[in-house]
Amino acid sequence: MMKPQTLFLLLLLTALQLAAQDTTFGLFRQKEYYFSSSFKLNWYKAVEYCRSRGMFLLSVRNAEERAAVIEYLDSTGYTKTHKGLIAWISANDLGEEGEFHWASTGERVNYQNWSETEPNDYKIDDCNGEDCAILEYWSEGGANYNYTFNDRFCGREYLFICETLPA
Ligand SMILES: [Ca+2]
Ligand SMILES: [Ca+2]
Repeated sequence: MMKPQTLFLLLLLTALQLAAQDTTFGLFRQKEYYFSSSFKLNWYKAVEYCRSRGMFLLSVRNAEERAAVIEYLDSTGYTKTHKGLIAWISANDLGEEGEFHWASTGERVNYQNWSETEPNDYKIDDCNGEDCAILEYWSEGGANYNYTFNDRFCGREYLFICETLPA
């Protein structure tokens, strides 16, 4: 029969090992974020503003990066005092209609995290469709507006999120 102290030590060691193995979280935590919770800019100015802080307009390239930014946004308390959230991210199809890329990394947008029926390139007028993406959350919107993407007119002013990118 094992002594209680020995058993306790074994359990503690196992717990420590499990904690050490959980590195996925640490990896995407390498990003730092900035959320402009109090002022709005158009998409181009949001890109410039992030660069002026040594950061980039947000990219959300996979489920892990989405989870990380949601955790960050939750930590700001913004969604506790607001019913929803709309913020510019760096996805855009300015270069070629329908071909979305992240301005921050140059990568193609492969992560299928669009709100239903988006991107729809909705025509504002005869000249302008929607070429820049927002991250949208609506507390009463269910899965469809749950930190998903939507293309909007780049000249509109919204809040925005900056990030650092791991080297
Ligand atoms: Ca478009
Ligand atoms: Ca749209």
